[in-house]
Amino acid sequence: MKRQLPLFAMLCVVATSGCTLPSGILRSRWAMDDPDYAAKYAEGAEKTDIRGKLKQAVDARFQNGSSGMFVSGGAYVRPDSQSGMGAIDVGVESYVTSYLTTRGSLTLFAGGGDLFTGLDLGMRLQSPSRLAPFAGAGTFAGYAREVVPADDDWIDNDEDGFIDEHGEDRERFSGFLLAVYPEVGTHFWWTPNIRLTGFGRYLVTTEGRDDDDWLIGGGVALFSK
Ligand SMILES: [Ca+2]
Ligand SMILES: [Ca+2]
Repeated sequence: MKRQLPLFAMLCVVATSGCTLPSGILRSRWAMDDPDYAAKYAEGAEKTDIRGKLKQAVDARFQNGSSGMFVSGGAYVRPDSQSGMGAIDVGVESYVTSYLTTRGSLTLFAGGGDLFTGLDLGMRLQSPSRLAPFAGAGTFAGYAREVVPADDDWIDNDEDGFIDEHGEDRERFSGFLLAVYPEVGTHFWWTPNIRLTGFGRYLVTTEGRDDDDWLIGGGVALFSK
C-alpha cells in the first residue's frame, strides 16, 4: 500500500485534470497554459531554429514563485528489511527560485518495528527544466506510540465504565526517531501544474548505523502561482 498510494494519488490527479498524455508532449511549446510561459514564447521559435525549439521545450523557469501540495511515499530497498519499512508524506513545497525549493510534510515513518509520526523538512536544488534532476537534503523528527496492557492500574483507561476489565489497554510513548538524509532524484512536469517525482534518500537515523539505508520512492505534486 505504501508504494501504491502515490501512484493512486497521481492517477487521480491525472484523471481529474482530464489529460492522458503529458501536456504539449508533441509540441515544443509545452507550457502555453501558463501565462508567464505563454507571454515569453508568444512568438515560437522558427521551424529551422532547433536550438530555440529545444529551449522552449525544456524551459520551466516560470515555476519561480509557485508552491503546491504533494503526496509521496517510499520503501527501503533492502530485501531482508522488516516488513513495512517505509514512509508516507503529505506536505507543501515552494519554488523560492526557479531552481531551489523548500518543503515540509507530515510523515508516517515505519522503521525498527515502530510506526513514527513526525515532521520532514528539506531543500532541493534542481535544474529549472521540464525534466529536472535534483539533489537535496532533509531531516525527519518523529515519535512512536505503542499499545500496552492496562488491566491492573485502577484506571478506566478506555472510559467504558469498567476499571481494569479483561483486555483493557492504553497507548504510551515508545520512542523518538531522528533522521537526516541526502537525496537525489528527478522531477518531470506532466503539465505546467502537475509534477511527478522519483527520489532516493540515504537515511541516517538514531536507530543505529545498521539501519542506515536507501529509501526509494516517488510522488506527485500539484502547483500553482
Ligand atoms: Ca475500562
Ligand atoms: Ca486500567
